[in-house]
Amino acid sequence: MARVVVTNRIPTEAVDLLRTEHDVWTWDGDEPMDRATALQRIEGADAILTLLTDTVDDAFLAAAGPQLKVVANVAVGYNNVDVEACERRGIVATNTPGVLTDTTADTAFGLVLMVTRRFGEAERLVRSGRPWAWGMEFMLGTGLQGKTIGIVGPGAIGIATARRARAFGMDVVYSGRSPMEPAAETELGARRVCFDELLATADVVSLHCPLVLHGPDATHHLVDAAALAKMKPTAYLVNSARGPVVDEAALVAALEAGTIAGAGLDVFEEEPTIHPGLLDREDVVLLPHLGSATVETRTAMSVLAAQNALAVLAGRAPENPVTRD
Ligand code: 8YV
Repeated sequence: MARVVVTNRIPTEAVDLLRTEHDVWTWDGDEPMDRATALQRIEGADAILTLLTDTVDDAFLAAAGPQLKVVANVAVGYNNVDVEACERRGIVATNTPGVLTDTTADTAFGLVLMVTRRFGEAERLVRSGRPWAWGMEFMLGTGLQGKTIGIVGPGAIGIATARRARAFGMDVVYSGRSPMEPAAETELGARRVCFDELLATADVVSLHCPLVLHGPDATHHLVDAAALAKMKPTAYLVNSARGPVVDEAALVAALEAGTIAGAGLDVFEEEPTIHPGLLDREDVVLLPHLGSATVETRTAMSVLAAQNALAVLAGRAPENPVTRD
């Protein structure tokens, strides 16, 4: 029996699966475990199931000890995991792609609708008790039909979001390090453009790239003041990827200056802190990182992470290993 540590509360299906073969300890607090407690609790673990709130760095891996074989991140994004440090120590790192694709695309497109049709603003108005009356020109939004969505990062979630946009009558352009899978490109009639052209043509810019901090593919502050200045003043920015892909201070400045029309955000640079300049703006919609937050999807993610950990503990290759590339 190996020792498995789960650093957060996850659905019981996944914990039960791990318990069929191993000795499992899970954190059951409402808040994420603080770092000092986590470093104590992971000591002696052969496998750890982590969440995006865990920083899996050298100190974390050292605290677990040399017997650690696998870090199974319950997320598709793994910017919280130092993959190079894992590789150096011979530890397998895994993620949970696929099972959250549609749920996250639903969130992205929900943000598109909320911000372009002013649904967030409208809901706040009704709840505020302020007077309102139906009128031909009351709270008019922007229609999506015949407009263009610009998908930044044409992976599975980007494609699923583009599919939703097509169903709403939008054209699709995209930019990214690699081309879109050809079948999806044909199905969507999607056109690959450079990032600058995407910024200049899209009526909605939707971000679906991973957060990469360094190197030629770095995406940290990919959307900075210069990028925002290239967008149309009527365009909207939607971010359901990772907060630091957008320079939040530059976004606030662009909204204040009318450089763009609005933003829908599910992720933030310093979660759960949000730039104060965003909080009282009517032209932004803010969600508390709900991208994959359905019962079904969180269960599927947790079970997949458990299966990845079980595979490594049994000496098999996991379904979803991650590497530095
Ligand atoms: C997760 C996410 O809920 O999978 C991701 O990358 O951002 C979310 O879907 C979160 O990361 C849980 O750890």
